[in-house]
Amino acid sequence: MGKPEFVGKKSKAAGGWGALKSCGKKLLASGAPLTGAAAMLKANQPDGFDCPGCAWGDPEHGSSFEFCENGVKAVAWEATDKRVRPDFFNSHTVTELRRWTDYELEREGRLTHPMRYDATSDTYLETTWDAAFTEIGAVLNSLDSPDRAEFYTSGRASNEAAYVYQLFVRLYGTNNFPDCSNMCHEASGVALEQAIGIGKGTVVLEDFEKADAIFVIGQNPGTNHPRMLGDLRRAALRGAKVAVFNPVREKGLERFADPQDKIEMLTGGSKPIASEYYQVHLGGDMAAVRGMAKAVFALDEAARAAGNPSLLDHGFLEQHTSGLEHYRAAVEATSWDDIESQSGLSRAELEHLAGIYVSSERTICTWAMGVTQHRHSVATIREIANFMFLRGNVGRPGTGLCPVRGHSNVQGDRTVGINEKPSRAFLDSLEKEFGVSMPRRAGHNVIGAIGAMLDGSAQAFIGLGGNFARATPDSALIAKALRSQKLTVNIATKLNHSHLLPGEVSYILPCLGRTEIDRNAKGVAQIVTVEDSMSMVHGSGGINRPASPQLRSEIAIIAGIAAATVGSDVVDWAALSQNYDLVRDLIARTIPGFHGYNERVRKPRGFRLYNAVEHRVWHTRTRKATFSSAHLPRETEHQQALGEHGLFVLQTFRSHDQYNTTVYGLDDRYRGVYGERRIVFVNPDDLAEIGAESGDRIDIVGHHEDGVERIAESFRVVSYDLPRGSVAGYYPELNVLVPLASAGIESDTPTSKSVLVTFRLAEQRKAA
Ligand SMILES: Nc1nc2c(c(=O)[nH]1)N[C@H]1C(S)=C(S)[C@@H](COP(=O)(O)OP(=O)(O)OC[C@H]3O[C@@H](n4cnc5c(=O)[nH]c(N)nc54)[C@H](O)[C@@H]3O)O[C@H]1N2
Ligand SMILES: Nc1nc2c(c(=O)[nH]1)N[C@H]1C(S)=C(S)[C@@H](COP(=O)(O)OP(=O)(O)OC[C@H]3O[C@@H](n4cnc5c(=O)[nH]c(N)nc54)[C@H](O)[C@@H]3O)O[C@H]1N2
Ligand SMILES: [Mo]
Repeated sequence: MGKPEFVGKKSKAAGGWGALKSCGKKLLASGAPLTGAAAMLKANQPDGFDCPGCAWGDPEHGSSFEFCENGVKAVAWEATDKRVRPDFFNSHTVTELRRWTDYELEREGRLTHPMRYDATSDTYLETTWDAAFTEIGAVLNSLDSPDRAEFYTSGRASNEAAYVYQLFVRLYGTNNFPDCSNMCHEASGVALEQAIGIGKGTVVLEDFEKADAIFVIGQNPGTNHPRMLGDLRRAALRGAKVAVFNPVREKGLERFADPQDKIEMLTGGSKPIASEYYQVHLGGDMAAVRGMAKAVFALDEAARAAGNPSLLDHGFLEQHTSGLEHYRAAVEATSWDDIESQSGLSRAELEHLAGIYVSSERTICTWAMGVTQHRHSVATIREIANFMFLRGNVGRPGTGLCPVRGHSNVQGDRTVGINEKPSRAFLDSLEKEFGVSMPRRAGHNVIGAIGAMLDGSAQAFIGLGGNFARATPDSALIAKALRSQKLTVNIATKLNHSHLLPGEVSYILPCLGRTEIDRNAKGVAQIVTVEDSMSMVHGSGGINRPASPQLRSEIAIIAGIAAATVGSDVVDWAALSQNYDLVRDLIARTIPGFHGYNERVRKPRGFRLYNAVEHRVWHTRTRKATFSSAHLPRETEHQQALGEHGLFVLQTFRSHDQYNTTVYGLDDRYRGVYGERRIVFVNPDDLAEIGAESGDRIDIVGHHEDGVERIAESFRVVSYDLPRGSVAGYYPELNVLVPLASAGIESDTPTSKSVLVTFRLAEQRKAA
């Protein structure tokens, strides 16, 4: 079997020279080698901007520049010299642009002018900011209820932009806040809120220096949180165990050459990171964690029977938790058969892992999309919390629960009020501050908003960043939903598919990016603030010249729309847009934890938001850390696929050359794939069984029970090391297969990591 041309050498390790070389290429290709490189030196520095790449924390000590290949790509992509000017739109109709790929669209460069859609010519035409604000305000005010408008947020928006946005939208009269987090870490928020009383992680970066064991579940940090690899590597070097659960063997998690380490770079050496790598089945993590807990209980009994001290933290369990007995009963009632067949791991493996857990004084557990994008994600995360409670691994140095966030400020956006189900306390405090009543009805999340757009009850869509049409499931339906709107507005840095599905009235409003200097009318540079995965809030100020003199900041754009829609009686929008200190003062007055905001955020590393769990105070219903005692799912999609010939479960993940729907390039270096994204990774035995060879083209057909036909055409199969019955491919190309109707229990998150599919091979394709 010859190797297809797009399958090449896999990098021996993540990071290293490959990463450096790739960075150089990215900076050159972005058309901005110099500004890009200069900008990189300011990323995550006390006086620079927050890297838009990911939400991993910044080190406390020293200001040494932390090198990260994918951070370079994110910065270079924004700092490009290329521009999408009005003449670009004049020479391409929207219908024509819809045929371009995301990669081709974004590669054209930065948006420069406010644009309005003209249906007659099917093009976007240049307009003025004032005309845009006036018309947007008029359409919003013409709707028969504020609940007919949807206000989407993507997680790059700063705290200040997000706060001004939610304030405007609530004064307008709705809580319709579909948010990228609905497709991302929603399950973590819901589960942690129930388990520990706060929907965020409990660790700080320093905890990684103290932990004896770190469980990394369902994430690919080599690509998506490269700076985390540095922390894992340092932990591994000082002897901490790093146990990975991932169906796919991800290079970055196996070995890592540190680009900051000169010796390793010169010798080509690399250090192993994961001491333990377990290829759990898709959706099998709850079973795996339950298996470990079962083994921990057994080890504890054996220890006590032998007259040794208990392996559980009884002090913590008695004083701080509730529900242990029910949980223990649920664990006892779960059979090893079920655990093994659902997790795909053997009893012996799980007992071995339990051994690591009980010999570790301090344990951290991290997770991301491999855990959150399943039907039973909330139950899985609660199981992780249960497991960690057993030995008091929360609220103690070197321990904790660590959902690793996606977008660089997705956590901060939530903190400052982007929430379709706001707490009563928050609304009360807004009412007290502004002296007007706030909407109390719960609003729409992403799935709710799409439903409302489809059934005609929503008629306007505003997007503060992001790429709603491509990030959401069932791409064909979303296109219909957006096109049916009376108004669509996208505040964005780069052109994407969501902008090419205009409603009756449609605008693209170009904004400044993080890397750019944001000066007010008097020429005073403004800073914004963001919150990372460790709840650290810090300042971010751009250093590059704006991509176009026409650009406005997100805050100024929202302020403009707000003034034209709700007027300036209650809030002086113009004043806020000229001085972000005033926005921060409002945040400090209406949201707990932000006292002295303006002062504290100007300290080099900012400040950490109060986290009650650190003090072992639990804002749960029981006022304790709360065990759950759910059953395992009766059958996961993976089990279903294994039981039926020709059926597979597909996960949609990220390549090394993309940022969500932004595609930087067509390579996936760590997985050895070059120049091609329409591929699907399949286990070699499965390939043989279906009679296909690496490189063959197939169609992937959705298999959801709702009878809707979903087909992803002409993908190439690649033989890969992943469990039988499961396959993997890239988002967003495969979103056509993700059914809108399949969402997480309690989280409503699309199940992007467990989509049932079948394949159609060449002959069958011809016949179809
Ligand atoms: N460069 C770059 N950085 C990014 C992003 C990006 O696109 N590019 N996106 C940002 C955002 S918004 C987010 S949310 C994060 C995403 O960060 P990740 O969660 O790392 O993103 P994915 O690529 O979706 O990777 C999911 C990983 O989980 C594994 N997995 C899938 N299903 C299962 C399962 O059932 N069990 C287990 N144990 N593992 C499973 C997959 O094999 C894969 O390794 O990264 C952020 N950072
Ligand atoms: N099948 C499948 N679907 C998924 C996922 C998956 O794993 N599988 N992951 C989900 C996850 S975790 C997430 S977070 C969502 C992401 O969903 P989104 O956040 O909606 O998508 P992005 O691709 O991050 O948005 C990219 C666009 O943001 C704009 N942009 C970039 N920087 C800025 C800025 O500074 N300001 C403004 N205003 N705009 C800017 C640019 O125009 C760019 O085209 O997708 C989800 N969808
Ligand atoms: Mo995300």
